[in-house]
Amino acid sequence: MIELKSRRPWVLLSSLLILVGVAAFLVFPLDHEQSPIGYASKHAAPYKAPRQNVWAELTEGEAADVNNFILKEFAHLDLKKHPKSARDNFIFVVETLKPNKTDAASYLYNDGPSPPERWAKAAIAQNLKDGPYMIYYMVGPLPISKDSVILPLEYVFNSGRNYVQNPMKDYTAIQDFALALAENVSDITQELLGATANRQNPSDPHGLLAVPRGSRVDAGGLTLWLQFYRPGMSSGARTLLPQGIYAKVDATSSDVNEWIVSQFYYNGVLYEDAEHFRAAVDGPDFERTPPNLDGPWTDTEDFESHPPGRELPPPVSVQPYGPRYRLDRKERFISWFGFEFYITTAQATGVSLFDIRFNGERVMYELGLQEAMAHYAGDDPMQGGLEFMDTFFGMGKNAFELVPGYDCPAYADYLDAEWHQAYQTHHTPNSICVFEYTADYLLSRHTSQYSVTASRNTFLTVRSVSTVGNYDYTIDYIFYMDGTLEVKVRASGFIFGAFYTANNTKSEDQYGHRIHEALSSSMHDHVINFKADLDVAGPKNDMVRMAIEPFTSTYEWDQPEQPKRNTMHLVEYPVTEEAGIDWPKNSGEFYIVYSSDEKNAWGERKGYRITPGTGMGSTPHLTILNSTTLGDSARWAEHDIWVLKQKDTEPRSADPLNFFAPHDPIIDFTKMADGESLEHTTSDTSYDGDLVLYFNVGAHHVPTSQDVPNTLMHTSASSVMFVPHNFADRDPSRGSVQGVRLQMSGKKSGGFAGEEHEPSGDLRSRQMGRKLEGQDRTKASYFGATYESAIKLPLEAFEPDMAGYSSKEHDVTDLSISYKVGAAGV
Ligand SMILES: *[C@@H]1O[C@H](CO)[C@@H](O)[C@H](O)[C@H]1NC(C)=O
Ligand SMILES: *[C@@H]1O[C@H](CO)[C@@H](O)[C@H](O)[C@H]1NC(C)=O
Ligand SMILES: *[C@@H]1O[C@H](CO)[C@@H](O)[C@H](O)[C@H]1NC(C)=O
Ligand SMILES: *[C@@H]1O[C@H](CO)[C@@H](O)[C@H](O)[C@H]1NC(C)=O
Ligand SMILES: [Cu+2]
Repeated sequence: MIELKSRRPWVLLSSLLILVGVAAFLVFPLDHEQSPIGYASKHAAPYKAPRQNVWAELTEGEAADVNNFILKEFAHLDLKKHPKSARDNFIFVVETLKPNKTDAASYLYNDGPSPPERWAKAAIAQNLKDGPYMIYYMVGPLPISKDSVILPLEYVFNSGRNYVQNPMKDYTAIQDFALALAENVSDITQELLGATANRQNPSDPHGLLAVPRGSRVDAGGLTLWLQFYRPGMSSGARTLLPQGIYAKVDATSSDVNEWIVSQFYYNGVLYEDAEHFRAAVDGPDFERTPPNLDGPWTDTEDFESHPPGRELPPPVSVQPYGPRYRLDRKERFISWFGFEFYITTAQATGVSLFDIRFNGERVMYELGLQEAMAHYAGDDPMQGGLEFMDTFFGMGKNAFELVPGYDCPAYADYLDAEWHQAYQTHHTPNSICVFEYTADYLLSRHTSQYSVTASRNTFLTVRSVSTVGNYDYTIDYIFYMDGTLEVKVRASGFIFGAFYTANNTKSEDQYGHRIHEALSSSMHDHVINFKADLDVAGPKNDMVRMAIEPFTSTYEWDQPEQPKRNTMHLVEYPVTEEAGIDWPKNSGEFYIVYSSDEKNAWGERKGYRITPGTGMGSTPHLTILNSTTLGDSARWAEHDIWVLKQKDTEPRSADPLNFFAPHDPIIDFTKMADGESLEHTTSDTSYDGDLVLYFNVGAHHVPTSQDVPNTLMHTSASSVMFVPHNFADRDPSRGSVQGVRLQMSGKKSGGFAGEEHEPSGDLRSRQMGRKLEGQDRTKASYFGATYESAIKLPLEAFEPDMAGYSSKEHDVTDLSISYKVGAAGV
């Protein structure tokens, strides 16, 4: 519960510096004769987006204007610029209120003359008679003028409210209370855990933290369970260091002096109060269990091991001629081999993409994260009800600077992010990276009798990493040359473990594995929700389930030998009303969004298929049915994908403040997915056919001893892909890929029949010039550019210079302050 400004990044950094030092001696440029050419060309011709980025986050100037306007207009609220306590009123957050799609559409798609009005969204912390509230307003139009107004922001919240009561009436008081509690039982903690809390230095590595979890959050107040933790010494591993003492606090009263410490829990036994606990500890039959001590086992680096091979740096990817995408940094617009889209950020949700087109045709209006949830289970009072919704802490706010050459290839382009909280603009430099990458496998190949052809799979990635307390989520939006899009999330960082009572009769083995002396791995579900507002070749779309079904048929040509034949066929089931759908058994159905009007050259509806992508198996939904902790705050987690009507009044599936009022959330997803008809073919319906999908990625995470110290990203990955389904007339990647066709020696080319080979065919041909002894030359015909000569690259192409890494210390979220008045991600 103690605010810990982590200094851990410097530990990470020093490890990088050491690797850089080693690599500097080991990397040799490819060729010394060639003069160095511009590495990762930063001098490409300026590129202009076709339109304004109407979703862009407020600039620093806009945010200041909005703040000043609110201060002036809401003078009666006595808003404090530097709030001293939760009893002060203050402007918590200002950010862009995304324009209604209806208003943006005419500008984007019908050559409308002007962009939609720009508005801001403000969250104001306001004290009312019954305590603190967080209240949303809309402020605009921008720029602030005499026409600008402040209105309650209600239309985006289906609760009909624009406010949420803050159950944490006074966070500082909770911190003080927890410290006092810890001090009052310091004799017991010393005896059983070998440590005590340190008021003078709360993050004393040898001390204890008391971390609260709201076991029942209601507008009226809270019941808290506190658990003791060790802070973690060198790697910030506190979530691997839970201790076996828990205390219950009745925090219902708004006056912290009236809070009551009641039960204690240790080694499977519940004690009425501290006195009973103390008496038991002193008694003869007391059952102890070993404490969970920090040590080298939580270290995230091993600087000492030298297995053969570690003395050499690994292969890395280089990009000697610069990127092939075009980037308008101002409008945050990218164009790459037919794909075009805008990027924006928000402190709660991080990166979103808008107006995604492929070869000039509309594919999606919006693609972006909505919420990242982790829901735990366990038989102890902490893990038993633990749940995090990470937009509350801020997936954007916690998207820190990326490590060049490690998070992203050395040649990546970086974008910064900004967010505005409590009258301040925060800059996060280099928090988004964009890069092309060539996979280690081909996009296509074929060997025929006289030739072989191979096309490289080069894709474009937009990446950010959100470190929310213990966990790091790497979020990728990936574009492939055939028009496929992928959303992929990988997790790393520390698991949130449970205390393992070694001498117990408890049921904890039902909830995870023992992974250290006194640590259980604590099973949990990660369910991470995204919105995909598909507009496949326009907004009018239909969703179908195309089933692949076994059946028995009779064919005339089969008679009389085979009266009946067991086979399979396609059966289409239109999705006619809003619904939550799970991935089918045996992958037996394709979920396809078709254009209602547009067809390809073959008369087939243009479509995109949504499917589980690459990673560990299908994407999961929440295992727990009707979660006691979640209430109605995250019902989107209960199915894999959802098909909904697009509505300006339903821009998001969740709101960060759902965390404060799970049983009466400000956005209740069940009211969005409420079974409305998706029919739009008959003339008597007013629905225009614009539908929106929500989908989940994540994992049923049952960590093992190998999640210590950190969860590994290659297996903690899951993705959803959007794959063109008859969208084009043939594979469009043919016009974009780089590859080679090799001609076998002999006169013919192609397949078995072959044609007489024409050396001056219409493919770009180049002689490899390598004579096979006394025989024909082998012909290589390249499509797309090739490397033509040796290149000398600077060291930074292999190992970016980290000496210039000058980030300030990271304000990493401390999950123990999850109820801090300032919800990070409003
Ligand atoms: C968006 O549309 C809603 C519903 O029609 C409307 O109430 C709201 O004012 C619009 N928002 C903006 C910023 O124009
Ligand atoms: C700590 O002990 C003092 C003295 O007995 C008592 O007044 C106070 O309420 C206790 N505080 C907590 C949080 O247990
Ligand atoms: C508790 O278990 C540990 C080993 O897990 C053992 O060394 C210790 O003696 C046990 N203590 C009691 C009181 O049973
Ligand atoms: C979910 O749980 C709540 C509270 O226990 C109950 O009122 C409700 O009927 C349950 N709903 C379903 C669908 O099980
Ligand atoms: Cu996990």
